[in-house]
Amino acid sequence: MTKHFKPFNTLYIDSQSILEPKGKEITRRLSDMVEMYQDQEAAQALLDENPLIYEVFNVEVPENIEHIQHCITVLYPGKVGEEFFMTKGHYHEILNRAEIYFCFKGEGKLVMQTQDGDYDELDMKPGTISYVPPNWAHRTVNTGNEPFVFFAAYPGDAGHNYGEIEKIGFKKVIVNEAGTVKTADNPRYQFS
Ligand code: S6P
Ligand code: ZN
Repeated sequence: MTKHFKPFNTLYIDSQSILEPKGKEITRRLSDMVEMYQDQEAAQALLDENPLIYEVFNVEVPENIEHIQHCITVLYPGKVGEEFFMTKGHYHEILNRAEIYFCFKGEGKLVMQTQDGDYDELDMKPGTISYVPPNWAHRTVNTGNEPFVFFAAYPGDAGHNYGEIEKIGFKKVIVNEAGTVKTADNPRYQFS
């Protein structure tokens, strides 16, 4: 008889921010992404405190096309200067791999762009299911006052490519302007 991969459950316990069974965890503090924020003076000033920006709790499945990777991201509230806390953002290493996000706590934006210059963003709140189609880089931004928590699922072989975005970021940045959430041009990005 063929030995099939066994079905399994994972439980995310929101009150403790833990996944059972525990998988690979990624913790990103400001020092892991300090250069990605626009206001470098504010970023350097916050470095002593080195706030926790986000955590990713991965469910462990094989990294191949037959499987669906899935995980929970907890993105904490806060700002560096006027720019909201955000994930690093990435293209998938295999560019045409799509992804689905489901938000169940907090609020934020899903910022996306393609390599040939398209840009889009979606609002997320509890209950929102967001589709990131193939070829779109994606980043989340916490625009609220509580942790922004979402589930993600994507093809097992997708991989992550941070390179280009680590250097110049996305076309737009999400900032606080007099108490409102604003999308502004990223001065580091070359506009054609
Ligand atoms: C994976 C998916 C998310 C992010 C996570 C952290 O494809 O898009 O799980 O990995 O939200 O973001 P980043 O950009 O640091 O990987
Ligand atoms: Zn992704």
